[in-house]
Amino acid sequence: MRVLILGADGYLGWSLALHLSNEGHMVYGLDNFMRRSWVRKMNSETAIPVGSIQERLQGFFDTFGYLMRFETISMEDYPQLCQYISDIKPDAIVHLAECPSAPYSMHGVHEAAFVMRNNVIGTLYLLHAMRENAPDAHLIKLGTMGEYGTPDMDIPEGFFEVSANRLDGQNKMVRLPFPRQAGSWYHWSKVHDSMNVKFACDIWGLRSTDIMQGVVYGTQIDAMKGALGLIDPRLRTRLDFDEAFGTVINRFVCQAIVGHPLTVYGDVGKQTRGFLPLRDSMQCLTLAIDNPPEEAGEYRVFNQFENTYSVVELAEKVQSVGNDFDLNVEIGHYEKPRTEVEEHYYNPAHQHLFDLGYKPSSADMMAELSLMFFDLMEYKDRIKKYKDALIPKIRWRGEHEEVDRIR
Ligand code: USQ
Repeated sequence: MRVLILGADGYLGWSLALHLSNEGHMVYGLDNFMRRSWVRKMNSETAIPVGSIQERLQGFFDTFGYLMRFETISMEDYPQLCQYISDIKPDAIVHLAECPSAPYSMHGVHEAAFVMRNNVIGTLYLLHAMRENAPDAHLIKLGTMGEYGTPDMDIPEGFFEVSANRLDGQNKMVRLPFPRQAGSWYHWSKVHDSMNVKFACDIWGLRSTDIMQGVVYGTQIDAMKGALGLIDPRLRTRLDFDEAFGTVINRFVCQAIVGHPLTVYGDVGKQTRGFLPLRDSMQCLTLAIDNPPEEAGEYRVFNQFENTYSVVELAEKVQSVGNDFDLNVEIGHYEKPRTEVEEHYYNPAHQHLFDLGYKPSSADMMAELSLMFFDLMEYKDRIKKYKDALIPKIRWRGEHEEVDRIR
């Protein structure tokens, strides 16, 4: 298939370009390098160095034997977006070109407005560009498990059925989008996206898979390896660890390596989320691409994660693997910068991807964590240099003040 990846310079986007090419797809990329500047704005850098896009594309060419077409285009540049889509006529478009950070969106009014505009309006432009130039293409839109929040009930995949209340006495089951209860402006931007994508499918007959993805962790996928089975440094993806763009497991591993206590938010730390390794994220996105919706107008939702874990459980796993690497890993409990419940019921469904053949890469995350330590140890000094970025200063209630350690 011809697959256009929006956000092809990012953590997931670059990995997906490699993975899909390895699977025989023809990949096209678009990015405007905002992720690089957001992380610099947090006074941080990716732990694993990544080269310029030219260096990356050269590595790609040497590995896969074709030059991936790549354009630097902003999602809000509608004429250029249309031109690119009309030129390449993609079978599938994977939309990863959004600002992915809850803390960044909670920094203040300007960041909140930026994330909302960048994500929601960017997607709106894309939907119009698809209607005009690729109405039969399949849109794989990256949403988040965080759209659902932590309701005190089972979470279905996107929709649920309720018995309708009707005064005419007829009893009917109605299928409705499951109520969203997001926990940050960023997560709400994804909720608004979901509603807009569904509406575009309803009125224009576009087809889309909305991926409610859990938190991704990991440093590598097989497609980063060259012919000799060794990782080509030009094919590596970024790995952020700052308070805004580093996700929890990636941050914990970097903290363990530089001897910083793992920053569990809250006294209890039993906030529970869905998690999956980078390689499983690639496997699942590929399954969605390879199995598009059959009907025009179909909007479907996949919950994409391997398993659920509490933050404190994750810290214990990272501590155990870190200690195998002779690190003396300490778990710290910190004031919660976020407004979120620390102990709650959490039972989201995730059957659709299993029905399509998803096979989790490992039964527990220990092997993947070992690989992460192995990959990141050599960048210890680089992580140390940006150590100040490890402690949260963005609080959901509006203050900007470092959180204190509770115990
Ligand atoms: N947490 C800690 N300590 C840390 C960092 C995070 O205890 O040092 C906790 C948070 O309070 C939260 C959980 O770990 O309860 C997950 O936080 P996160 O920063 O790893 O993930 P989140 O902000 O939820 O966002 C990430 C991605 C986002 C994606 C989302 C999926 O950045 O793009 O949408 O994961 S989900 O969490 O399922 O919504």
